[in-house]
Amino acid sequence: MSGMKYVFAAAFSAATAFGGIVHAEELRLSHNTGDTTSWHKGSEKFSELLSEATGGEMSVRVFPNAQLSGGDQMRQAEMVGRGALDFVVTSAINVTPIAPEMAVFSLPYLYSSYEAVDATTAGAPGDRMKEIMAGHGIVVLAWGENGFREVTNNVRPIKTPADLQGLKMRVAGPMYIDVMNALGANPQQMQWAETFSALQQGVVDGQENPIGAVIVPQRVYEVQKYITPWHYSYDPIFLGVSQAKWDGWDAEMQGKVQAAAIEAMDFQKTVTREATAAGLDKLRAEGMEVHEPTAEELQAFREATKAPFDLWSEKVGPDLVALFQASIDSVN
Ligand code: X2X
Repeated sequence: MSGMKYVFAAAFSAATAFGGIVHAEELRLSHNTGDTTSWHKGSEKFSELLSEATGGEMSVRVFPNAQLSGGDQMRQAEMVGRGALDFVVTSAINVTPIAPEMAVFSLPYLYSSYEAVDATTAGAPGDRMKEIMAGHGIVVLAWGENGFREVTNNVRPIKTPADLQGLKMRVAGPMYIDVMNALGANPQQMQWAETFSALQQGVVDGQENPIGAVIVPQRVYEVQKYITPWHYSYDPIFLGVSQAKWDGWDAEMQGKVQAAAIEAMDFQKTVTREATAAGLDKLRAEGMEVHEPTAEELQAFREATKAPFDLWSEKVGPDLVALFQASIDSVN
């Protein structure tokens, strides 16, 4: 913005404020994937819906790739918690530095269907997690979906736990380090924004991420040869707002923000599930070799990840795991 324009804009908003007319408030939303993903689409949808609902009074600017937290995907939630950022769209594992309980969603092989996922996010487990997040200054407005995380690499097809032996795997956070170690791989924690080039340059051999939300839109197939849809860990995302911001709004405004968030994340989830359903065909067409594991092969992965499941169940709290398990059992 030129100096003249800036002075004009500042004078204009001051004048309208003194005139009793509320000027448009621009808020910032941070997320940590690229601008082609369903995370980004859901965030843009939220921005559109909120502008509509407030007659343009409130506008939200979306910043991808964790740019507002210096590229650190785990710092976003902490910044929202202390009011340095307004909104965040991020996934469970990224919040574990401030709320380790969020790892419960991603325990290896906790979920085996979308019905079970939806039963937890829409039920008592989802409410419990909202309470926990509120304790860290973040109001969780709605759950969206990153998805079931699938493993890719450039060395060999992964059919058994032994196939992971010695592979250098990029992971997003601490629980996945323990899971990969249990499988005999060499895990390394790395920012998502740095992963594509690390795969391209062979710094790491593989990674794991959901197909519809990340692997397809971020073109991971360009730098990875093999994929095994082993559904080993589910990853939700959420749209959250800083408690300080939230508390500053009246009930009517809170209602508008809440409604826009729910509609936007429902849309995000639909886009993600559609892209996931079409994903394996797309990846084959792009030249990836897909190994769809048999029930016996899945069982072997489940057994090989039992120790980190137990370790992280203790960390998040057995009562919390039981709360999730009860919702899951109600639909299985
Ligand atoms: O970093 C990842 O792998 C991603 C994008 O899926 C998360 O934010 C956890």
